[in-house]
This record gives sequence, C-alpha cells and structure tokens, in this order.
Amino acid sequence: MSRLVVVSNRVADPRKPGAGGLAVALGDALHTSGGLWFGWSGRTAEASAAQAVQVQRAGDVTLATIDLSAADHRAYYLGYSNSVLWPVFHYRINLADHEAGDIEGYRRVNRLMAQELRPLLRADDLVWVHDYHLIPLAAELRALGCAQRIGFFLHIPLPPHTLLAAIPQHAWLMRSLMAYDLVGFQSRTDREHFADYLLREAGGQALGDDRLLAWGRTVRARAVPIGIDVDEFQALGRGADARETLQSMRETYAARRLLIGVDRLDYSKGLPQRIRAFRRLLEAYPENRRRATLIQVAAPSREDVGAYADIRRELEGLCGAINGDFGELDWMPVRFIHRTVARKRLPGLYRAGAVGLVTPLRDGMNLVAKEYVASQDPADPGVLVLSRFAGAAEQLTDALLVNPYDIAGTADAIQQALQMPLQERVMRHAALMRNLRTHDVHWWAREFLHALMDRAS
Ligand code: ADQ
Repeated sequence: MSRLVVVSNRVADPRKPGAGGLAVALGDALHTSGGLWFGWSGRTAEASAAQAVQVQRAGDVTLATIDLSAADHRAYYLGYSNSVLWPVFHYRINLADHEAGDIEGYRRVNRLMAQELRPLLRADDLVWVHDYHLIPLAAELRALGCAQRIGFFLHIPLPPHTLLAAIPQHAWLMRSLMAYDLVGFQSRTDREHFADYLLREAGGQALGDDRLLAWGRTVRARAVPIGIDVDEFQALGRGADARETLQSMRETYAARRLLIGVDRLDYSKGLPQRIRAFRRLLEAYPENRRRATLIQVAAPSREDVGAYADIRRELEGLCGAINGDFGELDWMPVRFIHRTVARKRLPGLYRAGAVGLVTPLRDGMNLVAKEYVASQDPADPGVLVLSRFAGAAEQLTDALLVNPYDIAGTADAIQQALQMPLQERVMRHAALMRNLRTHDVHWWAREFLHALMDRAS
C-alpha cells in the first residue's frame, strides 16, 4: 500500500481533542498508511530561521512543518490567498484587494513548500494537497522531478469562468491545476465551472470519464462532497460538556424558541442578511415577539485582512437596532456572540436550536449544516434552514432551502420552520441523516483516495 502524504496550509495533530472532523478523517487515512502530514506550522519566524523542517511524531503519523517569514506569510496567506482568491472564488470580485494580493509571495511560498517537501517524499507515495493556498504546489513539485500521483481538493467554491477571469493570473492558476492527476470539488456545480473554464477560456475538451484536456494535458475532475464524522460528533453530543450546554440553554431560555447560527465571522456567511431576515420575521409574524430568540455565534477570523474589519461593526449595529426596537425587559431578541465555541459544546448548542440557520451567500460545503442535523434528537428534531448557495444544498435537499438575498423569503422559511409539525420534522430529519451517514467524512476520504489510486485511469 502506498504511503499517504497530506499537504495543507495548516497541520493539526489528529490525536488532540478539538482537532475537528477533517483532522480526524485525514488522521484515519494517514494512520492506516503510516503517513506524513506537511504544511505551515502556524508560526512566523525571522527570514533566516524560517525554512528548517520541524518533524514530530503523532502516533504512526509524522507531522512535518515549516515556519514562514512574516513577509511571506503576509504575501501568501493574508495577501494573495485571502485577499484575492477567497473573495473571487466566493463570487465577490468587488472585495478582491489586488494591491494586497502579492502573487510573487504566493508563488514563492508554494515553491518553498515544494522544495522542503521533495526530500521527504518516496517514489510510490500518494500525495493529497488541500485548498486554495496551494493550487500551484503540484506544478512546483513536477518542476523538481516528482512523478508521484498527486491529487488536489478545493474546499471552497469555484466560480463561473466569467468571474474567475477577474483574477489577473486566472489562466496560470487553472493551468497549474493540470499538473495534478485528480482535482476534487465540493459540488457538481464547482466541477462544471472547472470544465466550463477549460472549454471556454483554454480551448479544452471533455474526454469523458471525468477526464478533461487543456493545454496539452489531461486531468481528472470529480465532485466529492466532504462530510462530517457523524459517529464522532454524536459521541461528542453524549459527552458531559455538550449535555451541560444544552441543559443551561434550556434553563436560560425556558420560555423561548431558539434560532441558532454558528459561523466564522466571514462576509461569505451571509450574516447581515440573516439578521435582517430575523428582523423581518418579528415584523411580519409578530407572534414571535417575546418568543423567538436568535443566538448568533461568530468566531473571530482573519482579522488582519481589510475586508473583515467592517463586518463585525455592521452586525453589532444590526443586532443592537433589533434589540432596541423590539426588546422588552425580559426578552432580548438577538444575542450576538463574537467567539469560538469549544467543539465539545457545539452539539449541545445545536440541539438547543428549534431552527438552525445556515444561510451563506456562497459556501464550498458548510459543515455547520451537517453538524446541526447530526446533533438533533431524531424523535423531536429542529429544522435546518439552508442557503441554496451552500455546497451542502446539493445533498441536503430535505432542509428548507432559501435564497439568502431574499430577506422576506428567508423570514417566511424561518416561520415555516418554527411552525413545522412534528411528523414532518421527523421525516425530513431522517432523510437528512441518511445522507449524512452515507456521505460521511470517511466516505469522502476513501472516495477521493480510491479515485487517485485508480491505476486504470
Ligand atoms: P469554513 O469556511 O471554516 O470551511 P464550515 O464548513 O462552515 O466553514 O466550518 C468548519 C468548522 O468550523 C465546523 O466544524 C464548525 O463547527 C467550526 N466552526 C464554525 N464557526 C464556529 C464557531 N463560532 N465556534 C466553534 N466552531 C466553529 C471551509 C469551507 C467550507 C467547507 C469546509 C470543509 O469554506 O465550505 O465546508 O472548509 O471543506
């Protein structure tokens, strides 16, 4: 069996509690093959000390990391990855900051990663590269003579070619993807956008069987939607922390129906629109006054990137206005909490919600939607209100799907969720759970790696 080598921007110790579903899934696959996980350490160092690889054992898995210089980190991570690729890939071309986006820094770090990784590779390794920070990594490895099978998974959406073309280096980026053997996407839509790009912008051709030809190279492209570790998450839900969280929420909000939102504070998550929809709910359906409370948790994220600075202020303003206009001595309509919730408490928080609000303007997948469903009591489940623009909407068709830009429509869907009869809630939840179980994170890793290993291809 080939050894698995995972490469991602950040490396997590899969044994640490709170490492998250992705670390658990990759940890599993790495553990089975005695694998290696390579990436940035999360630390910045003096330029001269930045490049030595630090190797650490985590059980059967080897973790190898490099520090980056502060300048490289700024250019590659804050700059090109998060000020150009993130907004444009989420269809927000107006938010891209091309001045801050230093393409040279992005190339430099990808080249550096390839140089540091190459001596660690064996001839028959299977290499799996993750996400938009590392699009050109395979091309850099190939330039150094690496002939291993290399796969890439894009965790975020891929926009239509007309939007992608707003990135000055779009052709270079897409051509870089051709250096992989297999490229995985979250949804069929993203995969179609990739095929479409190659056909329309690069004179490419679809060869059938997942194969696409462009620039004289063939690549395989597939939709392999990521899932969660359902068993791990449900076990977490049975733990003391989750139960205590649920209990204390039930006591604090005994007279209320709770709507729960849990996100990173990111402009892609549609938070202002969600708060407006809640306001609209209180206006259009006044029976919810004194009854419905929205708890919105937003984890601090990328605070060094310009486009993130304003969103917190905007949200605090929107929430403050609702509380001022509708609040009573004994009822605060919205609680906005700018914090990361400990992972072991999340299932309790989700379960307290009669409605789970997952309404991004655009999202690769959105695992919160899946975690919310997995946390419910099957005999009396809450209702998921899900944006049709999340990758998860292709799978979770039994949620109430909404257009998050349509504030009135979203308010109507929340009202429908609040009033949904038990029998319908149970049926929808059961259907959602079937999907979660069939397409869990272990399925995702297996499916991708089998396709990457497939010698017939
Ligand atoms: P993210 O944009 O980070 O991930 P998402 O999938 O929603 O988005 O969440 C990832 C994890 O973060 C979840 O496990 C969730 O529990 C946790 N999380 C979010 N907010 C939190 C908070 N306030 N407190 C504690 N935990 C919180 C990217 C893509 C997604 C894709 C994932 C995985 O943007 O579309 O689903 O990668 O591929």
